[in-house]
Amino acid sequence: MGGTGTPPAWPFPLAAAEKLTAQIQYHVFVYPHETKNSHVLVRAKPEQPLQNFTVCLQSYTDLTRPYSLFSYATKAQDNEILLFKPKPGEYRFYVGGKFVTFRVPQSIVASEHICASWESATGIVGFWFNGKPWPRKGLQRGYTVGAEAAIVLGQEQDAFGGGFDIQQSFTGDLSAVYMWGMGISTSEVMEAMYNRPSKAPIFGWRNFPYKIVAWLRELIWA
Ligand SMILES: [Ca+2]
Repeated sequence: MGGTGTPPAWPFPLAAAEKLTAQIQYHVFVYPHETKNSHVLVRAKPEQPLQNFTVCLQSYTDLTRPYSLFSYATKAQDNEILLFKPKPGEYRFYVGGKFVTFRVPQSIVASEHICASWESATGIVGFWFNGKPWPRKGLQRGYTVGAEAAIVLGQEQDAFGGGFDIQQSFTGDLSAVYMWGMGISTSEVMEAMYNRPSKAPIFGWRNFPYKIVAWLRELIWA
């Protein structure tokens, strides 16, 4: 619980950070406190509505209550895209307000890397846990994901850009966040795990405009 006495010296522009550390291999957002408002607001969004997408990220936490990792809301649908962990050993992936559940091993405080992809034409959802593809499921065939989005890491939106619930907030470390407007292969999932994607994302660590809101920090290891 260090640094609680003074306001954090963040946010500072990512461009400045990249100038300071030319060989960035790894960034992590640290959510040190349970709060009802601390989050990262992603400042990039798709240029047009999505028929396909993939989201990947890595998290490290000892939470056992529900928490939200990736919340993509539109004005019409607050759960337009949502990666949510309702309890240990289970992930929920929402598209357009409907969800599928993926059961995963219950780890004892281990870092978990996940990717989730969705394709409108088939409705097929792909899910990878620590680089391993899980059995595919189906969701929202024919749906289109809206592009005018508020994208929030670490809080769950029940309204566009807000409506957070402290009991669904994330604490811990969040890293390797990527979103593509396309599907992904298992080898590309592995590339994302190691922060070396070969396909240009809508946003990802080397192209990741963001704003830190309230009480959390970004740490950079060069
Ligand atoms: Ca919601």
